[in-house]
Amino acid sequence: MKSLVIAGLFASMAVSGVFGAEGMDTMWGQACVKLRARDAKRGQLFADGNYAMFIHWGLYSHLANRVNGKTYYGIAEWIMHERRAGIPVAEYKQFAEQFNPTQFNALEIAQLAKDAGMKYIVITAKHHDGFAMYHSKADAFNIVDATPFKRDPMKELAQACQTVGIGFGFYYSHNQDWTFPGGSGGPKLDENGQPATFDDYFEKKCLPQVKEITSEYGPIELVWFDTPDKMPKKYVRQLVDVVHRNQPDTLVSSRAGHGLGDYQTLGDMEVPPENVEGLWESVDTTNDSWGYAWYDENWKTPKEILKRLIACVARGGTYMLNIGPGGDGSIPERAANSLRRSGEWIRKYPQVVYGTDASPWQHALPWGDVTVRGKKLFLSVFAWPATGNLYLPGLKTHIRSARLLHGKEAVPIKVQSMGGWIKLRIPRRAPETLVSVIELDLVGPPQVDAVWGIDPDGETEISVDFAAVKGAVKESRRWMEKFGEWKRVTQVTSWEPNGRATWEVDVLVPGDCQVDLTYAGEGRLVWGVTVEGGQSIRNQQNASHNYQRFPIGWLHFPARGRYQVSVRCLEGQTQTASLKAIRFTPIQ
Ligand code: JFZ
Repeated sequence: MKSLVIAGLFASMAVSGVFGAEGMDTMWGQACVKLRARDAKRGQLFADGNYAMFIHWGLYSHLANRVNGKTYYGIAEWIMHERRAGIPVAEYKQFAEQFNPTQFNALEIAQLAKDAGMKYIVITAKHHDGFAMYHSKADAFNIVDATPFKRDPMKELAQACQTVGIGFGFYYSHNQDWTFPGGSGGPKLDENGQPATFDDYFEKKCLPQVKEITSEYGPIELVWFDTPDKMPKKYVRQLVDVVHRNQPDTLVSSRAGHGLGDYQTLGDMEVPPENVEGLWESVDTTNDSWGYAWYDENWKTPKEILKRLIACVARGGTYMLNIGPGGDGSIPERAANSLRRSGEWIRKYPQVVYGTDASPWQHALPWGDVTVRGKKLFLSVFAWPATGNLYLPGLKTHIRSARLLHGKEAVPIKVQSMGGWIKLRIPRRAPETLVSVIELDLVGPPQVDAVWGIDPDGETEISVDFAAVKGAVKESRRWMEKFGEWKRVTQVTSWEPNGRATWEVDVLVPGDCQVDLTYAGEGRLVWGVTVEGGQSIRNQQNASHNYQRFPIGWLHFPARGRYQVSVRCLEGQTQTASLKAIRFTPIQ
């Protein structure tokens, strides 16, 4: 059921996935595969692991998004592409002579992943630029034969991963190859001026290279194929067969294409709002680019990393977080620091992340998120309420004990049950600076009424993902911020005169609530917010092309219980008005 919802989202994405992203938005292939953990052993990697390191490292790292003194903003591994710096193939290949990553230290990287709490590494064996980061006999455009470095860093890293005791895997761009004749996006003629076909590329380079990476680097946990676009099925089939023949336990990413992958990769840099069934991962990066960009200092803090990781695990998935080493092979210090600090937290609270199940609430809660292990619930509190109370809506299973964890210590806390809600009495100050954890021991597996509760003490923001929509269009919208930096929202737009988005909410404490709406649009818009069968308010506010939160007014909830709250777009450019979320803040 849930995966149907997600499949629907991806379908509508094709229609609305515009905003200057031509080409790049159509080549990912079916984002949604039929999920199947073919055998328990391979699925186990995701079930226990939950957290991995992604590494984008290649010849583009040497350029670092700067060519002939000019800086190009966006994802750095696309630098040679015609829509970026547009570097001719011969010129790009020459950069290899300057690529000498002497600071590369495989053990240091493997140790960093381990310290970060990550269970395996997936690194670019070959990206779209066609440059192999390992010693390939199939093609000389590789780090051993074409650079002064001469070493095979993938051999070293595969070994280092074994030494520190984590898994290893490869990213391989199987369809796009911008420098090999016949590859997708590559030269149309071969070195003799003869037309080259995709078949030439496939037989001479792609297939032999996939054989190499799956037979010469020890056990591989995962092969991450990417951007299949229109690659015919017969080729994908062959690649997947090679992987499974050489490495029976290896997982293949859904971006192999044609539904031949083993698990689903969600859109880049995104954590889904609702639980997703099956085997899946979300990929993200420590700053804004996958490959190293010299200017990019927009790092994720240790707390942001933990929030995204825990949110992913709580939605039922796996989180793979990228670093982009520089052209000298070194890891950006700030990325490493954030990873180590978040890793220290994970070592303190491993039970929250590893081998845990998705939240029975199916979505985030106003103050944090929930992961589950058997009869135990772990509440990860990102925004600690200063009121001394933490509210939990809809839990139906009886709580045996509640404890506030502080490393190995645990302090019992008081639990009160009222109106279908649980109120936990907590200290006014959070015990942890990053994320504090409360453990609930239940009498049985958690049963939850997953309706959204309006938190009596804080702000409850609910996206339109959770709204029922009539007379308007709910769809997923994607756009690139910088080139290749994807953003996604679910929006409600194209409002008809009686169109509405309706949320069901549960109110514990009756009274007034400040209501704010987050939207984008053009000019002034009039919005109406109604408690069905109760009060209606309306207001006019401005709009801009960026999503912004605007106050609408106070809305009254006369008694404890369930309400339907509807939003309408009443006046202005209602066709383009794009509603993202509603927020309730009880007036204290
Ligand atoms: C691809 C690559 O083109 C990119 O360079 C990087 O390696 C990234 C991890 O993967 O880009 C994509 C692929 C899929 C989506 C977006 C960008 N997607 O499905 O949203």
